[in-house]
Amino acid sequence: MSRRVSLTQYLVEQQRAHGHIPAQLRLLLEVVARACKGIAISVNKGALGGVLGSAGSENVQGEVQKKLDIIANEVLIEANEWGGALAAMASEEMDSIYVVPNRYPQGEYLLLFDPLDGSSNIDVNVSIGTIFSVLKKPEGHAGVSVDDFLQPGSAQAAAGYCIYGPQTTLVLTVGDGVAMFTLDRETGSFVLTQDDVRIPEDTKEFAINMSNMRHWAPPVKRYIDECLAGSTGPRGKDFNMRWIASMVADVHRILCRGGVFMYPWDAREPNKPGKLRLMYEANPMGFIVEQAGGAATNGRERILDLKPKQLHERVSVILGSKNEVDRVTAYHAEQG
Ligand code: AHM
Ligand code: MG
Repeated sequence: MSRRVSLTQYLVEQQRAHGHIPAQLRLLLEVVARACKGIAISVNKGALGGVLGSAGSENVQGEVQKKLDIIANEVLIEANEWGGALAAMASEEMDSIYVVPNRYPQGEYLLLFDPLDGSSNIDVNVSIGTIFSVLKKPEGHAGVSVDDFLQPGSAQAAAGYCIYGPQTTLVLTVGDGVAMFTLDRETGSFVLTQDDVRIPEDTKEFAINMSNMRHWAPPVKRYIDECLAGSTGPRGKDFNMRWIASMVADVHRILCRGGVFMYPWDAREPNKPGKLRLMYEANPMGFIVEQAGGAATNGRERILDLKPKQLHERVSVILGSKNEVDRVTAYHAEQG
């Protein structure tokens, strides 16, 4: 790519060409990107910054919070509360919504995030990330409540993630394709490094936590069994497996070279639809993956069509290369 395009320039040019990034949304996306730079600095410091290890607290889902979970959450709140683009925020690390304080103007948008995804990888120097989703606050009433957040993923105005890996990369969609920006550490600027990201429709690579195999539902077991059977099995080809245990890193690989990612329902906790959260993990990732030509379902329905009932609702997730996601979804339908 010969012309060096910053995130700001990209957003301005997209608005000029298509008119789908109003000023408040642009400001909001730039502030989220700036917060991600701050989180990247803490991640990079690691033990030198005293940011590793447990914070000794639990979040609303009963998971032990790491220091970086809390630091990342605070960085995102502080960066975003004053800009005037937001009415409220919601996070994996907060029980309820965070309404923008009265001392700041209330904006039109709602921001949801998983501030530090892949928490189990923080202390072992493996890629982690921030996932975010942007919704428009429904019109027609003053104030803001949890109900305003409970919109299907298809209503997202924007979504993205920032991966803190060997490079820090911001991946973004505003509903018109997917773009990737790499952080230039010397200039502190996110630079466009890939436009119009496309996920190949076919793949020979799957990502699933195989240690849960004995708990899966029959359609998932069938799909993986067929992959494992390789070239002499019904699929007639050998498959490769990857599992990083950071959704951002697994999804990033899929955006770069294809693949299918699954965190399905399993029988360990039969009353939970899955491990991952709908509103700030599955919806933003589903939006990005669809915008890159892939697919995302819960095995039966398109993720983006699900109407959330709760902020921290969980969901079964199958996403990535379209033909493989369609196959797993068809196996669920065949089962009835
Ligand atoms: P987190 O948001 O608390 O980090 O949990 C979500 C993560 C995903 O990034 C990842 O795909 C999954 O949990 C890994 O789970 P497991 O450790 O069961 O393999
Ligand atoms: Mg997460």
